Amino acid sequence: MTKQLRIALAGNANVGKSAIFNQLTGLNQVVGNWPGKTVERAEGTLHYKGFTIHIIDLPGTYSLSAFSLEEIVTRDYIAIEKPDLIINVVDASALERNLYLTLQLLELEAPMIVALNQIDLAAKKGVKINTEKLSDALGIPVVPTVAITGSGINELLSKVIAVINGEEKINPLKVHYGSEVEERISKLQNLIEEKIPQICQVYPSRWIAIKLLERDEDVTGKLKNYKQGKKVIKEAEKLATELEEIHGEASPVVIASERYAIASKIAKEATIIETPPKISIEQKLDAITTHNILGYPILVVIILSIFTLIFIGGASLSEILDSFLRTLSTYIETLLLNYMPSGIAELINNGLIGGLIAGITIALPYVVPF
Ligand SMILES: Nc1nc2c(ncn2[C@@H]2O[C@H](COP(=O)(O)OP(=O)(O)OP(=O)(O)O)[C@@H](O)[C@H]2O)c(=O)[nH]1
Ligand SMILES: [Mg+2]
Repeated sequence: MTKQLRIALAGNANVGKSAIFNQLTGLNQVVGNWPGKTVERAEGTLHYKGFTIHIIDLPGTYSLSAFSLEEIVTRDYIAIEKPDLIINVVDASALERNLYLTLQLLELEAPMIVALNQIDLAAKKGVKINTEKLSDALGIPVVPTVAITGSGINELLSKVIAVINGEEKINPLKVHYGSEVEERISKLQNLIEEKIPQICQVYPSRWIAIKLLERDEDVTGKLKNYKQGKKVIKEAEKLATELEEIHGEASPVVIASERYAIASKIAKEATIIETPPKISIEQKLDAITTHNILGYPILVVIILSIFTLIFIGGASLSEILDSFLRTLSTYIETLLLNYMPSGIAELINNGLIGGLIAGITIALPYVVPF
């Protein structure tokens, strides 16, 4: 019998989750809605190395707070349905922003690997990610991919199986906040484990504690269903207020800023900014002369310069030629007078040679510079 696996794709909006999903599942897809929600749910199946893998394409989210349906659908699927593995699709060209969600997925304590997607777009921006460093910092495998070409997809699948089979060990990063926050998380965590152990079967107790300090209405609502829930909520309220008094900011803001700082540090350490490829002089000139607005005045200036050059250059050349040819004409006239009557010599000289000189001195000097 083939072994069944459930894998969920999670990540920010527009990072390429569906592109990876399509690469993995091909036409084996079913698209519908999440039960009772207007959020799209896409599922697909693939067979790989003796596994039947069910893949679910989770909605795009920037956070796992309870601000939108997408966020609640994503976190509840991960916590309640407990897929065997999460593939967190990360946009390599916006690492810091994407890692903010990665840290929250890690806080849900689900086994996870990262598909570092859109590395082609990152490279175009001159950004390269040191996948090894990123993987070390997060404690989970990171596989570079370009979903639209299928590059890295096989490696991603191999990594999924390696983690599932235990051949590749993961040691997910524990997100640590400042001491004031940590103290209160652990107080609350102990209280939750003591008072509502049932809920800890679904959500990690540390995650509930963090969410309560973030004043998450969805989690608060869930706790109200338990007998001892109100006691925990009251304590959480007290601890969140203390945090606010220490930091002078709303408790959710304190936690979000600390999380951002961690995401930013990891992103900076793993990012290699490469100087963008050198642009040649020809490319620069081409860019300026074909510019939508600048191109027109540049064209006018160039045409005017050409005309000025032709007229100034032509006029000087015309003067030089004229004086040379007139001297020549006088010489020819003297020469002709030796052989023919003066009337005919004058006619030839003024009519024929004079005409030729006029033609040459007026037209030629302007044609040559042109
Ligand atoms: N250049 C490049 N484009 C990509 C890559 N992956 C996805 N895209 C493009 O990025 C856009 C978004 O991709 P999707 O797969 O729809 O992203 P998503 O994460 O499913 O987005 P949501 O469903 O809105 O959350 C599409 O135009 C893709 O063709 C990649 O690796 N490189
Ligand atoms: Mg999608």
